[in-house]
Amino acid sequence: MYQSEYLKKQFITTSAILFSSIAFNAHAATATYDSATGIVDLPVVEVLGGGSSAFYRTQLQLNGNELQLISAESIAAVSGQRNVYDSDTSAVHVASVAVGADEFYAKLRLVPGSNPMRFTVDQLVSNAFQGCPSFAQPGPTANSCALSGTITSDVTLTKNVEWILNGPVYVGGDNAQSATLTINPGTKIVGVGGQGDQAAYLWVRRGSKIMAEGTPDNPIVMTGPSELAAGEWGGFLISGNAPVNGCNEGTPLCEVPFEAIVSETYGGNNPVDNSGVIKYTQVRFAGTAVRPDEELNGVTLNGVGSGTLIDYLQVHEGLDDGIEVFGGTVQMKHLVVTNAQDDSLDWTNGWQGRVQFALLKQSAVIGDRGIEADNNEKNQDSIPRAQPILSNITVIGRSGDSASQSVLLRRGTGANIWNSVFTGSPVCLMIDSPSTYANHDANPGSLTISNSFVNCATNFKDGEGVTFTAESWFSSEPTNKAGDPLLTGYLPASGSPLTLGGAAVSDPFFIPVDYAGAFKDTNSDWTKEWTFSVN
Ligand SMILES: [Ca+2]
Ligand SMILES: [Ca+2]
Ligand SMILES: [Ca+2]
Repeated sequence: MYQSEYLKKQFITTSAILFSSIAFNAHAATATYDSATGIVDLPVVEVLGGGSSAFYRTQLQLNGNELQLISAESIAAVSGQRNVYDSDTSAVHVASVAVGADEFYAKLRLVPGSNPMRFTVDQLVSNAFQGCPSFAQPGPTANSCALSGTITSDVTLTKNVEWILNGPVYVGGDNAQSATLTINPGTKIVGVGGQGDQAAYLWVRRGSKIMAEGTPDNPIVMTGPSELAAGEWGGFLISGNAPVNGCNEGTPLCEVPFEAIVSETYGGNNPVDNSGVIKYTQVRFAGTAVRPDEELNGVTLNGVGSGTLIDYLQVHEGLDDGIEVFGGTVQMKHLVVTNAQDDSLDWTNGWQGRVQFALLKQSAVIGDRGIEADNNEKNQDSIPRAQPILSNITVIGRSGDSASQSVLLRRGTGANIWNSVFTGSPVCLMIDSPSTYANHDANPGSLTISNSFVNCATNFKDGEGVTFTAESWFSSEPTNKAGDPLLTGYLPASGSPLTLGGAAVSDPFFIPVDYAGAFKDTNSDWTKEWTFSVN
């Protein structure tokens, strides 16, 4: 959320621009359109790409059915409501273009290869409520529309409506009647169903897609009705066609029923399966039980493939895990999990994905593990075996009696952990299960940790079937260190040993870094603005 000092600094450095037509409130237009000249004036466009951003003052001019770039001037960084070009999706999100007395959200799409750049208009939607579309029913409150059942055609959730999940909502059938659910920046979705099979959740099934493209200033929010406690609604789930384990060995196509709702199946043979895009999105106060003792996670990723783009995702105060990954190859950057009441990040069923930059921060009063990692509980040697690559993870554990480890590696899992910091838990690192030790010993490189820091009451703990100690495993790699990482909150303070260098992860998913942990320094807090209640 906005910090007043931060805002003030931005205001001083950019006041010349701001006085022209941008103001620090959600109601001012971020762009104007002059019908006489056909020119769209965008005083601030933030260009996002590769984990960094640049700012421009930009003008586009209508040319036939397209808008052509006629000027782009580099400017200082600006916060507040603004326009965003997201190079991941080639989309320009114009938060609010004034056309006469009305304001519209406009989504522009870059014409591939155009020079000068040209854009088509994908969407032009009034920012005022226009009634409910045919795929929804009128909702219980003003300006709300309710969704229920299964969405089987391509639809868009716009920010001029508060969208109510009235019980379970599915996108697509199971690899049938596939659909794409687009969610615009700034859109709010509220789950209001009951318990059990009436629980409200949003589930993207195999073969369908979600395009949840939020922006730093207009994140997408999925939450409960009162936003006071965990478990107010179900949660957000995706099932994909990427490989999972848990079948009898030799089964050519491994498909697995979801543990909490066994009528739903996930997994397949496509490691690059694409379930869409999730950017700048918050999932808050989820975790309704769908059966006794089967609470949903904030975000559940079942056999989701590496073609899916997940970047800047927060899960706040879910009743079960923050993010639970059931197999697949899904890759994620810039994760924030706060106040998870069970584990912050949990994996099982053979996950072979990637994560870079994750803040996993437990509350002071409740929560189990920072990371709970299984290959498979029932068949601990089931293949494909879990071996995700994780870099730049910060776990801030809680010290209470029932809290456990920052990281528990067990039930046959592999993992390659790089450039990470674990602190504040009763135990930092624990390895458990004969299958985990045996896999490490039989497959060199399958379970590693490098350039990482531990700082817990007890740093290492050994479990059942030990063939080496967690301490010897950690210490055998000389770039690992035990000791105070000198954090201020979750950020490295000046002089922190985390800033002394980074290890290169030899995988193209990872951005090279020269530090350990999720953040480079106090000026590089990428959780600013788009997250909820991180501090
Ligand atoms: Ca769980
Ligand atoms: Ca768990
Ligand atoms: Ca687990």
